[in-house]
Amino acid sequence: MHLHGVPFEVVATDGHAVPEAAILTKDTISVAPGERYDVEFTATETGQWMLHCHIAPPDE
Ligand SMILES: [Cu+2]
Repeated sequence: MHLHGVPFEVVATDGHAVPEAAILTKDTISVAPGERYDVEFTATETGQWMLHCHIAPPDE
């Protein structure tokens, strides 16, 4: 998962809060099937924000 334009903090994984001292600022995280992440960021500009995946699906 990648958010363009502003970094975010991962504040919880799979519903469990990340301890304050362990919170990292990121712009990309790998999310495996079934995993959940809660992220927080401050939108510094108005407009649309691109949130997407950079991993291409496998060829079939
Ligand atoms: Cu991107």
